[in-house]
This record gives sequence, structure tokens and C-alpha cells, in this order.
Amino acid sequence: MLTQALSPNAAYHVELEDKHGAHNYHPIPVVLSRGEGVFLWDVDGKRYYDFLSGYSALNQGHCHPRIIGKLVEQAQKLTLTSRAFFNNQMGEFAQYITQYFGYDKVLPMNGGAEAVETALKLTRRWGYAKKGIPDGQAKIVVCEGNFHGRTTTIVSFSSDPSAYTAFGPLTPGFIKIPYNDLVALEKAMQDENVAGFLFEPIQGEAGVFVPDAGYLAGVRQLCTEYNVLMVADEIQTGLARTGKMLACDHEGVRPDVLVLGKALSGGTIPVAVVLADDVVMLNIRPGEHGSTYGGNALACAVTVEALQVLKDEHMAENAERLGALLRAELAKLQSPHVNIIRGKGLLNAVVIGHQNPEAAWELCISLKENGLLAKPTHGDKIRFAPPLCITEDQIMECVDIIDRSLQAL
Ligand code: IF1
Repeated sequence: MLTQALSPNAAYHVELEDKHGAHNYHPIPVVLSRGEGVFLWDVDGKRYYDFLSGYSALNQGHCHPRIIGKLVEQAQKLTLTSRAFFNNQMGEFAQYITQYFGYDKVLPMNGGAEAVETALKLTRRWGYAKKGIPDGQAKIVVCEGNFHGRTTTIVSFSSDPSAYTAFGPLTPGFIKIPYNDLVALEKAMQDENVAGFLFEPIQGEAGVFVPDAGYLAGVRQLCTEYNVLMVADEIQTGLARTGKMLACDHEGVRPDVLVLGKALSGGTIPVAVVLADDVVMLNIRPGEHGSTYGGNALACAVTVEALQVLKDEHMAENAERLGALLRAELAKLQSPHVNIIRGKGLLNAVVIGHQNPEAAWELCISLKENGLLAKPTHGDKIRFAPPLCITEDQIMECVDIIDRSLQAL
């Protein structure tokens, strides 16, 4: 079984998790106990490059000293009051994040799926209050291949059977169209009950699928023309990951509703937000939406620091430059097993081609042996997304690890 290749110490943790934890994951067999910057260490002291970055929650790197410093400092003063009372962190946080991204208002939640749910409720509410859609008739357009989280409503419009099968009854009110297809989008929007278009500027779970140049600008134009809210889920693509602060910045477009999560707290605590202007946000009034932990003092303080670190350390520029380097160096390897290399900034994926259907998994095992952690998705794709503090020398060392692992395939 899984634990055979592990040290007794690592096997101990894996067996406990297997025995007492739900079986909703299939991890790479490595047990980690420490992280710093681009590195992780396992329980036996072996060091690895982290090429997953907690699915982009760790853009700033593991245990960033400024973020951990703020976390500890605030944790010793005040962590949570609930929104039944005011706290002395939320106001400054709200001012900071709305100015940072250029929106009137922020609504803080915790996990990404919660923030997406919030965006869906805001979109429907705007549809009724401002667009005049008859009650109960609002529709939201989404894309095939989407990933927006795991709640019952969100899995209702997934096109991945493993996400929705036997979790019904499913929530109605969603129209699915192909991704990267402006013609299909325009056709869907002709239905006057469409309130919004929810999409990822780059599809993450689909295997880092980058749309054609002009897609984001086209989406913006159609949303404006048809009076439909442009709702961008930048939970994975935002916060400097793709080489700009937001992936939408690559085409200079501003969504009406912006959803962020993951790296908002630099991998420390769950923080996700929805940003929008008053015309959208003020349709929800006191008592109509909320969350016990949303906007807690600890999260607010940590988020301000994590966002400031992204700017102070020029992480978007670093992602842009080193992402281009990574893709160019991987292409030079000319491996017969790498069919496609794609991505933007440091959000990248390779598509593995091999007669063995387990090749991507085996490559990840071999990468692990050679000191680099990555995880396959959909069988044949491997995401290469290190923390954005990685250096040029480190990228070159990682390319060498990938080269050696590919050759062993
Ligand atoms: C898991 C993928 C990444 C997201 C977008 C919302 C959420 C996510 C665009 C929900 C979450 C995750 C969750 C993680 C795997 C992962 C993922 F492979 F599924 F696609 F990152 F690439 N919108 N993405 O990517 O956020 O509720 O999880 O905070 O283990 O399920 P959450």
C-alpha cells in the first residue's frame, strides 16, 4: 500500500489520516512538517521545492516573516468579535483592499467557495433589484470546465461528473457555455433573465487553460452591452500569480464583481472576499448575508500585510519574468513526454504524453524523489506553480530536476 515506500515516521502520519480522516483526497505520499519561502521539508528532514504553492494560496512563500509576524502580533490582541460588534481592524482593512483593487465595497468571507456563493447571491439580487428580472427567474451563465468550489450550488453547474454525481438535487438557474467562446456568450446573454457571467480568467482545474488574446476584453464588452454583471473568479489567478496583480489586468479590464481568496492571507488562514461597487453591493442589507468568521480582526490584519508584501516584493513582475523563463527552459528540454507547456506568469501546466496512463503520477513521484513537489490533475496534466518569491537560479535548478525526472520516465 501507499506507506510501503515511506519511513516509519511518515507512515505513522499517513496511516492515522487514512484511518481517521475522510477519504476525499489522494495525496502524493510525502508528509510535510516545515515550510520556508519556496521550500518544504518532510518529517524526515528532506527538502523539496514546492511547485504547487497550496494551489496558489502561498504566492508570498511559506511562512513569510512579515505575514507570520503580523499574524502573531494580532493573535495576541484580538482574533474575533463576530460582526455583531465592530472591531478595530475591519475598517482599515476595507479601506485598504477597496483602494488596492479600485472598488467601492468589500464583503469578507472565509473559503473561496463561500465567496463565490456570495458573488452568486449578489448577482441574483442585482438582477432582481436593478435589472428588473422577475422574481425567481434569474440565470447566471458559466463555462464548461469551470472550477469554483465544492458547495451544493457550485457543484450544480460543474461539468465534472466527479464533482456533482449523486449530490443532487442540483440548484437550477445556470446556463453552461463553452469557455473561450464569445459567440456562445453573446447568444446566452440574449436571454433577458441573465444577471451575470461567472468565469475564471484562466481555467485552473481544467489544466491551466489560457483563453485566446482578446477574450477578457470581449467578455467585458458583451457584459456592458447586454447589462450583465461580469463576475471574475480570480481566487486562483489573482494576487500576482499570472504576472499581473489580476489576470484581468492582462487585458486592462475591470470586472463588475471580483472574487479573491487563497493568497489573501499568504497561506495562513482562510480569507476570501467579494469586491464590487455600491450599485451591486448595497442591494444586500443587514441580516441578508454574513459569516461568523468573515471580517474577523485576525484575518483583516493578516490580509493587509499579505497584500502589501505582494507589492513591496514586486511579486507580479517576478512571476511574469520567471514564468517566461520556466516555460522557455522546459521547451528546450524537448522531452518526448511533454506534449504541451502552457500558462501565464507562474501559473503553468505541462500535459504529459505517454503510453502509460499513470505517467503523470509516476513523474510526480520521481520529481518528489528528486526534491520537487507537484501534483497531477485529470490524469495527464501537472501544474508547475511555485511561490512567487522563487529566484532565477532556483528556477534553473528546478528545470534540472524536471529534466532528470523526465528522463527516468
Ligand atoms: C481542492 C483545483 C486549484 C478555485 C477557483 C474557487 C475555488 C477554487 C478558481 C474554491 C479552489 C482549489 C481547491 C483545491 C484544489 C483547487 C484547485 F485543482 F481544483 F482547480 F487551485 F487549481 N475558485 N481551488 O481554484 O476555493 O473553497 O477551496 O477556498 O483541494 O479542492 P476554496
